[in-house]
Amino acid sequence: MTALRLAAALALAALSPLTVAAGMADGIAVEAAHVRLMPAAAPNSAAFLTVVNTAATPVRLVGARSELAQTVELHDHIRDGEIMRMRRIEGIDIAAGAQAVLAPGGKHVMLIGLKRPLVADSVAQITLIFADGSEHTINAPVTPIRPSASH
Ligand SMILES: [Cu+2]
Repeated sequence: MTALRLAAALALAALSPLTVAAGMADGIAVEAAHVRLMPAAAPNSAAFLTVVNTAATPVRLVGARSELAQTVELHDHIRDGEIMRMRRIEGIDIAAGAQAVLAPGGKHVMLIGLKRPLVADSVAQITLIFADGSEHTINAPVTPIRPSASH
């Protein structure tokens, strides 16, 4: 009985137009997006961008995907003694009216297993995925970036 009620409630929630209208991606604006140009033989690259939350409620970025790479992960850098290392992170919280800056040496969208060599000045499509399942797709130019210590 309880399970049935729960199932019914979930079905109603899935059908509710409010679920779609209040999507986290609706209040998102992306600035300064770009993908690091890498040599043709490089297996990986990274995308950098500023995610602005223009909404009155917090949002959480939980992932991304792109046709460019087999695997796309959110990464951050942590200090390990003298060395900065990358690690995968589960998500990035952005408060109402705040922004998250993904930049070299810090948080980034990691593109793992590039399917083909990156082309300078081409445009890469990357889809950001939020905690409620809503998505925001951006077009990011591929540009050379000064290498950081750890990439
Ligand atoms: Cu990384």
